[in-house]
Amino acid sequence: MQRNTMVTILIVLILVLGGGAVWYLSQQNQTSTLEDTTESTNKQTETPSNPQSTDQDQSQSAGQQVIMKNSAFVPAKLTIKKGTTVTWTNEDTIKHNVVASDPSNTGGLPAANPLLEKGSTYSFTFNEVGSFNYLCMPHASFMKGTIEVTE
Ligand SMILES: [Cu+2]
Repeated sequence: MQRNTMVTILIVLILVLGGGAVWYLSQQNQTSTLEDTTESTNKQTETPSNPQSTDQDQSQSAGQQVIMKNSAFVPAKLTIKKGTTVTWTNEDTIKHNVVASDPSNTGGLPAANPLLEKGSTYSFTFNEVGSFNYLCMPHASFMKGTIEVTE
């Protein structure tokens, strides 16, 4: 009878120790997976440093700006590389637009375009090499500009 209780105590001890060892090991695994997730979140927070380089690429390909101010295009003549997008921004309270002035030499620029309110922009990408004159339809006699496109 005493020997039996000794055996059961031993078995219980083994079970408790074994269980404890399993619990300990599982705790170890949990902490290691926790470290893994913190590492991966660290990597995720590190990634925003890369878009800075793509921002630079975007600014290089963002193109050129022409302002419509005091009923004039500024600069009146702009030289760009083929494939560059030109963006016109109207800073006047009166409306302006951008249309090709020579129907035989437009560079693809439309002969008609909607009028821009103050703060509105119009963008066009020049894919032909040449010198292209444009004007503002309502002020065609004096509001003129030229885009020179090089290879
Ligand atoms: Cu105008």
